[in-house]
Amino acid sequence: FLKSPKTASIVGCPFSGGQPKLGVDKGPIHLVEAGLVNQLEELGWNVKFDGHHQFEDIKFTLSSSSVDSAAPTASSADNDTSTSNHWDPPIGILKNPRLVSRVCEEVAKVVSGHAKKGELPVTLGGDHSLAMGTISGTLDAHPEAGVIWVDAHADINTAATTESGNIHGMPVSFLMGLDGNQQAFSSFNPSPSSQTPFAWIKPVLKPSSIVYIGLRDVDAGEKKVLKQNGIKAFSMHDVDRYGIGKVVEMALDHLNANNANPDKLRPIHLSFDVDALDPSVAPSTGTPVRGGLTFREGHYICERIWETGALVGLDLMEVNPSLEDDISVKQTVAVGCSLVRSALGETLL
Ligand code: 4U7
Ligand code: MN
Ligand code: MN
Ligand code: MN
Repeated sequence: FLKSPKTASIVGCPFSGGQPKLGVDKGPIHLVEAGLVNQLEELGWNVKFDGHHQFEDIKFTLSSSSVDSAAPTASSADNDTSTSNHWDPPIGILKNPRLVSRVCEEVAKVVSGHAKKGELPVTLGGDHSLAMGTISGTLDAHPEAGVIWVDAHADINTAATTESGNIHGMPVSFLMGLDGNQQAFSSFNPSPSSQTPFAWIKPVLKPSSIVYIGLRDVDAGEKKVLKQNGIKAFSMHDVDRYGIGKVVEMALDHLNANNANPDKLRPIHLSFDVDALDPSVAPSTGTPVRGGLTFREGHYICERIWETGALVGLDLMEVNPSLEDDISVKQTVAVGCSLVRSALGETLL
């Protein structure tokens, strides 16, 4: 699926608007400063990286176009994502909906552009709401692609089920066009236009085209959504029961059983939330949950997916260098880099 010489394009996304904790926007900066570009070059990749994306122009456009709108005027610093901006008031309880939507729309274009050239887009987050962009971009270039979502969380809340209103817990529901979102947005705006947040997302992700690994903190509403849509998920219980080797084979089998074109392997987009790893392995992340993947289990997933030769898109999300002490930050950033290297072909022997 990739052109040679194999080229990885780093899509650095310093963005935190999908959740309230400051610092996750510094994740990509730390990953690159730790030497990721060089490390991938040493693996034989041609690496394209021309700086992190900056979403300031989006904020500027949104804030200036809201001047004549009836938005509430509560003032808060525009770079503080912990409270909503006056120019981006909540929709229902969803926080920063316009900003998250516009940023992801831009990320989708960037990822799709790279993927269509036969490059491997490697998106560094930033919070996991960005996956609305990355997966839209991958599916635009590779419509047959399946998604492997490695996370402690299912990130499939809809506007009807979310209790936090943090959009990083919702990207999968938007990619699938689930009912709970359609309803919430049509009541917010009965005549949706291209300006309605998330209206740009094509519901391109079929429930049979995603498989989860690592789940252990799934909200009650999300459990229903997973069941109702028959979505395949391997929780930590399954990792304990079958071992990571068997779990990854079952995940790959599931995606390829739902293959429209059975003689060809399906392309794979791997969306890796660093909180899938146990907090003892990756402490610096916004929503840590104990009982996670070991260092080796996390790396094995990446190595095995690389081995299939089908990887067409990679996300490494939710590294937050502002959380925990310096040693923890270094450790989390180093683990993030080594997961990316494993997914791009680094082997132990
Ligand atoms: B992440 C949560 F309620 N489900 O919706 C929510 F537990 O990208 C957490 O996986 C979401 O880190 C975590 O807010 C999002 C919560
Ligand atoms: Mn996530
Ligand atoms: Mn998570
Ligand atoms: Mn998280």
